[in-house]
Amino acid sequence: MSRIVTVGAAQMGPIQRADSRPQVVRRMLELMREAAAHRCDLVVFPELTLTTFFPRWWMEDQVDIDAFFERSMPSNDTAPLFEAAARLGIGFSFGYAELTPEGRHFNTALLVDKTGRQVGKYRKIHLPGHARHEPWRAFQHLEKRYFEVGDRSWGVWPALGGHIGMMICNDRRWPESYRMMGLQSVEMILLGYNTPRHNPPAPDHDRLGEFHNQLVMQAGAYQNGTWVVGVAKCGVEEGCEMIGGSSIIAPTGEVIGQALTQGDELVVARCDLDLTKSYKESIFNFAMHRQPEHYGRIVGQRGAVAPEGGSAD
Ligand code: CDV
Repeated sequence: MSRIVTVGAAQMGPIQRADSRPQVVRRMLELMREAAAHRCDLVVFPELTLTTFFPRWWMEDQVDIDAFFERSMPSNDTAPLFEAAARLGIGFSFGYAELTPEGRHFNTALLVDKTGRQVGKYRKIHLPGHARHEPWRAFQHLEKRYFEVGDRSWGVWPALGGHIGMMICNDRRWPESYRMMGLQSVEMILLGYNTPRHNPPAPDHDRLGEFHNQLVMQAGAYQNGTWVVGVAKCGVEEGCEMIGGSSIIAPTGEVIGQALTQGDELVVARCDLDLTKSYKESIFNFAMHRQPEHYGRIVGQRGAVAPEGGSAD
């Protein structure tokens, strides 16, 4: 079986609050058709693809909040995506706000294979922002209010002839997310993001948005010997600018394809999963070189603790 996965990173331009699900799905289908014309095996869409990035607003009425969530997947509105996957013979992943039958709210990503079958699901673990209204901000970031922390760890699934994993947006800034998948022999990590250019608690970071985005994804790819496909929803959404820079990154750490616009744009790359091998078998041969007995603090401790004096011995 071929170890080449041709990937389409399907960057999406802004989605306004008034845009309906069918309008968004039509844009996604257009990108899927373009990907099929480029013989893609897989199309990767951003975090919370189906709606505007609603955590930017303080909302109190649960009816208003739940209007951004999907109660079933597929639904009447999203079924055309699954039908297109089967018809075109193309897998896809995308993010959406999930409301479970038990009433739980998650920021979720789904992996669908070339037959339209759901083969993997991940629920976002690193939820950034805050849970209370903070009116001093230019806009809110209320993921901690609207979502629960994901109830399962990072999975890696056998799909498309390889080992495919998923993370969502803020997860990409944390080395633990990549390593949890690296330890499952991941060969390609799919991730979508909504990253406002302005960071209200630290505006001095604003000029570094694209740099930090590249820095973490390239490091995660190299340090785990994996492909990384990072896909933005970007442009000016409801007055809030979000960065683009959707990228396909090789296990070498190099960016081999990148979006140029801040709108709907497909970036295509031919990814050889066997390129992961020389990294997994040499410099990052985990079985040979990791020293987990010295990594206890990583799972045993949440916040940093400053040292109190001490000596070399
Ligand atoms: N959607 C996100 O998780 N966004 C965060 C912002 C708030 C920093 C990110 O890490 O890009």
